[in-house]
Parts: sequence; structure tokens; C-alpha cells
Amino acid sequence: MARIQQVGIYEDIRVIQRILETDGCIIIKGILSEQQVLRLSQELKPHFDETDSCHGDFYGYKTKRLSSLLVKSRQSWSMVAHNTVLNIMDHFLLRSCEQYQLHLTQAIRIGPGEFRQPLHRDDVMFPFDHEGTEAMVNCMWAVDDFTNENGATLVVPGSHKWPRDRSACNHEIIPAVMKAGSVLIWLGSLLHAGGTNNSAGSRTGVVVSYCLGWLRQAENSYLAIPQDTARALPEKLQRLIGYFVHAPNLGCIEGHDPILLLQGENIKNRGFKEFLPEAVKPLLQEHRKLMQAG
Ligand SMILES: O=C(O)CCC(=O)C(=O)O
Ligand SMILES: [Fe+2]
Repeated sequence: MARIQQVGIYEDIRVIQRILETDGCIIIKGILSEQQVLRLSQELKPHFDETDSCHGDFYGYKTKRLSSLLVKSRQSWSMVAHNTVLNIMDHFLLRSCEQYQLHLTQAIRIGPGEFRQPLHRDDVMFPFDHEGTEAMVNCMWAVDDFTNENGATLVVPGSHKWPRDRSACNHEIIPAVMKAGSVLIWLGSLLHAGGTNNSAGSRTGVVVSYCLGWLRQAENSYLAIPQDTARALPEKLQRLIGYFVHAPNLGCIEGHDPILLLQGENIKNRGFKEFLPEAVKPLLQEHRKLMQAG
């Protein structure tokens, strides 16, 4: 019988990574304290109150979604930059890029009577052959208790290794039942879906998703996060939202690292700096030497 393995926050990171390699998903229990969950929930409340439900057969019609959470919730800062989570991202994403980035932040409140989503892999938004490359990894932070009745995220453990055209049987689809303050982590190549909400209450969770640093982000952080707010973020978060250059020369401004803009430096007319992969540098030096030798 398929199941989702659960660990505590102090579990060895190598054990967590191994479970994710094997199953494609894991629950880390009790990662946020009750106070942190309460703060998150209170920060999101006014935004949920004033936001309409989605309109779409994928996003749902009785589901509310909020984005740009770094602007809306101070509590989300420590979640996005959580050490354990970033250790996992290092493991899966630094294989295929030199720096990864925040793909999106999204609070999802599934209301009573919402149908489950179709099972899907989030990584199909990047249309290239993913063999051997994990393009993205997701975290679903439970703000409410996630139950079988209220629409807990459904996952198909092991499906990240399946041929893409294999469908899941009912007994392979497992609800991520977890207490508020826990986090479900799953690879972008894993089949999953938001569950049916058969309860009278709503189910709120916060998705924080990371992707390879050379891909387009789902959430346009440069516009969503005003420059003054970005300036107030810790540098780790500034880089995660996209203020960095990925070699070769992706994401520059005026030929420089965009983080300099947040640091108030004048980058105009400075002369371009080049950002190249380490492997290319000796080849270019060799070429220049040959040119100089005539
Ligand atoms: O709400 C959930 O549990 C999952 C949502 C999801 O997978 C999506 O919107 O892509
Ligand atoms: Fe999804």
C-alpha cells in the first residue's frame, strides 16, 4: 500500500533527500510552531477576505488563491528561506543550474464543495525533455490541518519515475493528511492534485515553489515586489526572488548583477562585466593568448 513517508524536523537531511529520491514526496511534521501558523493565517486573512474565487477548470471555482506572499506576509520570509527546505533545493536543483530561484508563492484556500483537480505534474509548464533533470520542487505548508475530507493535496508516491503516459490507479493516490504547521514537499515531476473538499470548512495551504535559475518564473517577482520592499529583504531572499545573474549573462542589468541596483550602486556607464560558466573561462583565455601571439 503506497503511503507518504513522514519525518520530524530534526531528521537527518540525507534521509529526507533519500526519501524524496525514492518516493518523490515527503511530509516534514511540525516545522512551524502554532504561533507562526497563527501569524501566517492572520496575515493572509484580510487578503483572502477581499479576493474573489478563481475562475477556471484547473484553478477551481470555489478556491481562492493569493500570490506575492513575500509582500503580504512577513511570516512567509522565513518559510521561503527555511534552511531545511533550501538544503533540499540545493540537492535537487543545483545539479542542473548554478543558482535556483523562487518560482512562485501561492496561498490556496479550497472551499467547501470544490472538486479535486486532475492529477498533473507541475513541471509540464517547462516544455523540454526532463529526463534526469528536476526542473522544480514544491512545498505545501499546511495552514489548516489537511484531512481526507477537506481537500488535502493528493500525491502519487513514486510517479516521478513513471513513464509520462502511465495513469495512476485509485489505490496509488494518497492524501497528504497532516497537521497545520507541517510541510509536504514534492518534486515537480510527481503526479499530484488539490483534493475534493467534502467538509463544511475550507482548507488553506501555502505553496512555495523553486525552479532552476535559467527558467522563467511563474510569478513575476520584479513587478510583484516593489523595489523598496525588495530592498528591505535579506540578501538571501533578494537573490531567491531573482536578483542574480545566471551564467552565461542571464538576468543582467546594464551588464551587471541586478542586486547592485537594490544596494543603491550606480551601475550606469560602468562597462560590462561578463558572467560566464567556469568551464568556458580557460577556453576563452586560450583564445585570447593565441590572438595576442598573432
Ligand atoms: O491545492 C493543492 O493541494 C494543490 C494545488 C496544485 O497542485 C496546483 O494548483 O498546481
Ligand atoms: Fe500542481
